[in-house]
Amino acid sequence: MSTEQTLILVKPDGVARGLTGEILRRIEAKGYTITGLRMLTPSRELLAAHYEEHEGKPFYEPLIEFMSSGPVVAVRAEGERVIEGFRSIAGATDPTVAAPGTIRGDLGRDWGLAVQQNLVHGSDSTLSAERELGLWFA
Ligand code: DAT
Ligand code: MG
Repeated sequence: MSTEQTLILVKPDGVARGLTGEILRRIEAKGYTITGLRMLTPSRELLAAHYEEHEGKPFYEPLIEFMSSGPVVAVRAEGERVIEGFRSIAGATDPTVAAPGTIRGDLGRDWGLAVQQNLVHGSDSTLSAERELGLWFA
């Protein structure tokens, strides 16, 4: 057994498109437990800490703009290898090539904007999960 916790975000495009319920449904349908839930419009400060690994990249500024443009839903989810498992049900970063059956593959829209509006975020390692949960569920 390797029960883990991860941070999932329903990004502003997911909330605005009314997909929060569908995304939470998929998390629970997979067997993960939701142990924390918050809706908020994140500050630039919170996003800068969250996305510190991407600072300086060409998509960084538009990413922060997009992520602070409206409410997001932050989810703490728990389960057997949930960190890797959620990234697998989320699908590839670019929704235009994300596999069918995944959240981004089934529901993602890519309008060729500066930033991929790809509906969800999921922590990518135990270290980032711990760090990100500390930021969003302090
Ligand atoms: P992921 O969200 O799959 O972990 P990431 O951590 O590499 O992807 O990037 C964070 C977010 O930044 C991603 O969800 C969308 C945006 N992004 C990443 N690469 C991009 C690119 N090449 N062009 C535009 N936006 C990008
Ligand atoms: Mg990432």
